[in-house]
This record gives sequence, structure tokens and C-alpha cells, in this order.
Amino acid sequence: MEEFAFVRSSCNQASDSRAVAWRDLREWIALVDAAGELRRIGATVDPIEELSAITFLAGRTPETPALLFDSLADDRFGVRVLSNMLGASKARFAIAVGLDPTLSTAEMIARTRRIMGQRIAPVHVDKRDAPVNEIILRGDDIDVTRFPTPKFWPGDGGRYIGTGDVTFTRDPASGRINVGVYRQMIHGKARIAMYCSPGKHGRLDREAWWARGEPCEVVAAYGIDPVLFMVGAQTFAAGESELDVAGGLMGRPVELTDAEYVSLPIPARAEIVIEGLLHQGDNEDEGPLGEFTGYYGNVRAPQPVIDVKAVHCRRSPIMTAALMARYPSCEIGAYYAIMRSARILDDLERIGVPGVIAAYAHPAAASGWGMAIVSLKQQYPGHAAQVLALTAQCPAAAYYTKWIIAVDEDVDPTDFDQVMWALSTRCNPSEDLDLLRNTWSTGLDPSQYPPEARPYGSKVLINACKPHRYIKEFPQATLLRRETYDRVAARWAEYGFSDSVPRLNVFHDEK
Ligand SMILES: Cc1cc2nc3c(=O)[nH]c(=O)nc-3n(C[C@H](O)[C@H](O)[C@H](O)COP(=O)(O)O)c2cc1C
Ligand SMILES: [Mn+2]
Repeated sequence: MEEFAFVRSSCNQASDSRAVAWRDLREWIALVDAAGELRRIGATVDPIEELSAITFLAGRTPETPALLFDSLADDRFGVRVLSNMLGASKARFAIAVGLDPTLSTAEMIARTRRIMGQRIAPVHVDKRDAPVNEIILRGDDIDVTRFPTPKFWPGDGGRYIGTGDVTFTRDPASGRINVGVYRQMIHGKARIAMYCSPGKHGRLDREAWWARGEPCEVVAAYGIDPVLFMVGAQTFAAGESELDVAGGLMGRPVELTDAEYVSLPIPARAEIVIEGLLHQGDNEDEGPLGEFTGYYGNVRAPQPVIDVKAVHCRRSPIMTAALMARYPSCEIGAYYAIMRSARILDDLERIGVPGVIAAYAHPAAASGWGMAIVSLKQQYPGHAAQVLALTAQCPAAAYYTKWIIAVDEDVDPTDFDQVMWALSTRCNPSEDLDLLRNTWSTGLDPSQYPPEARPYGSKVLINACKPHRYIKEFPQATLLRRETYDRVAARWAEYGFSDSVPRLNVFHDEK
């Protein structure tokens, strides 16, 4: 059980000498290729619906490698597209953050808590040393429509250059640089509409600039390494820069360099970067886009446009494209589940509730947003109900999550079969379910009508722990004796099994 235990994660500085073995997307691709985690597709592929169809079909299992499309129809610049970069793969997440890819999901969550608590500030490199400056386009030379940009789903509103992207904005008051993943649809040679939902930091920054009567500077990268992408996709505190979190996760600083037009820095080793301005009132119709829910999201509506002032790219740049679809074909997969689960455990530890062992937000539940499962060692009456209520509303889990399930310490939340067993044998629905109403949710959840009701959600708290009142009388689970397990494990090959013996965490207890 040790690997499920809380790992203290309160250190705020780099406290180990661990640094990842890659510096940018290309070096990371070389590592995943060497690990058998990359498939190159040499056939010429149409970025309009064919690239996404291949990604969707190939991605129907979590083991599918990342897909590097070397040849796109009608492309004259040698652009390549990487899809399923991280997807549902634990191994590629591990390679990105320098963890052992063979760790179990529960172990990865524990290690992720440790490294996600570290902060390393970015470093500045000279413009001339920045690979992203191999090609720089300004003024009339800018034409983003020449990139072989995917259209993913038949009903999408256009070509989405920004899906596997990151966007930098600055808070005018504090100077903090935010990194967010916000979708971006092409409208013209130098016009890209960006959708940022209410409350997102990029949107708060933009509104703060406009309130001062000034345009909002943005930098967006459309070919980016997996760690900046992952931290851009997670919610950190509004005042915190995801650049420092990325540095902590990598064990080395993010490299930034000066831009051509805006005062924001640009990521020095990115593949494709644009700089531009968001002017208040300059909008274009944007959307819809097939989303992580498996449905088209918001209807077509006016969104602010990036007025592109400069384009930077490497030669034969690699665009990162994130397919949004039902798990496991979705780019919000294993890494998101691991990081969200780590953050839920951080929140519960900060609140100080005792006995919490593990947590998991399974990616099949709408990319980890739909469900959170927490295991605990029940220590007092009402303990499970307390853990359920706190999990439901802690900052890391409150958004969207509809199903909050508590299980005992002998049930591994990362193993759906075990959770189903607990739900079916320890939960009595007439006693063990509670409802929360009018909770924080999203317009992308299509389960409520009329649609205007949607930003408000509801949550069910499911106590699938042994009933605490009868915990002493509750039947013992059928478990192996430790000695028997050890004896059988030692003879496993002798019996003719070629695989390794299954690991067990709990054994028969004589008392
Ligand atoms: C592939 C992908 C696409 C996303 N698209 C959007 C989007 O279009 N608009 C949005 O507001 N959030 C989107 N998100 C979620 C945000 O990136 C996420 O909420 C993140 O926390 C935003 O950063 P912030 O907390 O600094 O605002 C997307 C996430 C991923 C992984
Ligand atoms: Mn942020």
C-alpha cells in the first residue's frame, strides 16, 4: 500500500537534481521514437478531416503511439503535424516529465505531486540563438492560411491552427505571464479568432488590458513541447505563471527570447509562434469545434481576433494538433487524469482531512472532468461523508465533476474493476447517495435543458465504503494469505505462466 500514501509536496523550490533528457519537441520526439512510442506516416494526408480520422481510429486504444504526419496535401513548406502527442499514454507523459514509464498510475500520481510542487523560473536566451527564429515573417509576408492546418470534424466551423497550442498573456497589474491552451480558428492571412471561456486567465488578462483602453498582447505557439502544453491545459492559481510550473516539472528552466513586435517573450525552442494583438470590439464568428465531451461544443459566436504582427517558425516546423474526441482518442487523456488527481490530493492534504489514501479522475469520464474517486481509511463516524463533500468542492475537482465516489483503502481508485466491485457490494443507494445542486459546471455539458441552465451543474456523492456503523461486522473480503501468495509467486513460471505474477496490495488478515 505504500505507493498510495501521501507524498509531501509542499516544497517550493527545485530540491532535486532531476532534469528531463530533452530540450524541445524534436528532442522529445526522438526519445519517444526510441521507446517505440512514435509512428511516422509518410503517405500524403489531407489535413481536412483525413488527419483527424486517422488519429481518431488509431487512437482507439491507450497504447497507440504519437502520430507524426510527414506529408500534408497542398503543403509547399515541408510542414509536419504531430497528433496524439500525449493522448491516453502514461508512458509518453512519463518520458515528458522524466518519470519511470513503467510506474503504475497510482505511483505516477504520487511522483507527479512531488514534481508539480516545484517552481523554476524561465531563462532568457539571445534572439540569434533561438531555433524558433530560423524563419521570421512580418507585415505583408504573413499568411497563416498557408499552413496545412487541420479541420477535425465535419461540423467544425473552420480550420483550427490552435488546439495543441499554448497562449501567453500578461496581467497588466502584476506582470505575471499566463500560459493557457485556448482554441484558435483561422479567419484570414493575419486573423485568428480565439475562444477563451469565462474565468480563464487569458480572458481575465485580456479584459484587464481593455479596461485600461489598451489592446492585449498575445503570443501563441502552434508547435510546442509536451510540458508547456500540459501546464497550459491545467488550472493553476491566477497569480501564478505556468512557466515556473513547467520549469519545476522539467527540472530545468523554460527558454524564452524577445519577440519582434510585442513586449511578451516567445518560447525560444518552439516550432511555430505568432505574435499579435487583441483589440476590443474586433470579433469574428468562431466555432463550433468537436470537443472532448464527444459532442460539438458552443454554437458559432463572435470571439476576439488576434491581429497577427509576426510569425516565427523553424524550418520544416512540426505543428502540434490536439484531437478532441471521446476517450481514448482524445488529447486530454492520461496526463490530464494524473495531474488532476495529483491536484485533488494536494487540495485535500492542504485542507487537512486525515486518512485520504489515493484519488483518480478517470479520463474516460469526459477527460477526467466527469468523475473523481477517492479512497480513505475510515477512522470515525462521518469520515467518508466529509471526504466526499470536501472532494466535491475542492478547487481541483469542483469544476464539472458529477460523480464523486468514496471507497475504502483496500480499493484502488485507478482500477475501475475494483471501484465497480465496491459500488456493487458496499454501497446501498437508498442510504449512501447525496446530491449537490447549482454547482460549478460548463456550457459544454449537454445533459441539461434548456441550454441556458448549463453553466450550473449538479453532483452526486456516492459512499461506496463499508458502512461505518457496521464496519466490524462487515464480511471479510476473500483474500489470499501472504505466505500462500509468496509461495505461488515463486513458482509462477514453474506452473507454465510466461507473464509476471499479478501484484496484490492486500492479504488475508487473521484477526
Ligand atoms: C486541447 C485543449 C483545448 C482547450 N481548449 C480550450 C478553449 O478553447 N477555451 C478555453 O477556455 N479552455 C480550453 N481548454 C482548457 C484550458 O486550457 C484550461 O482550462 C487551462 O487551465 C486554461 O489556462 P488558465 O487556467 O491559465 O486560464 C483546452 C484544453 C486543452 C487541453
Ligand atoms: Mn493560469
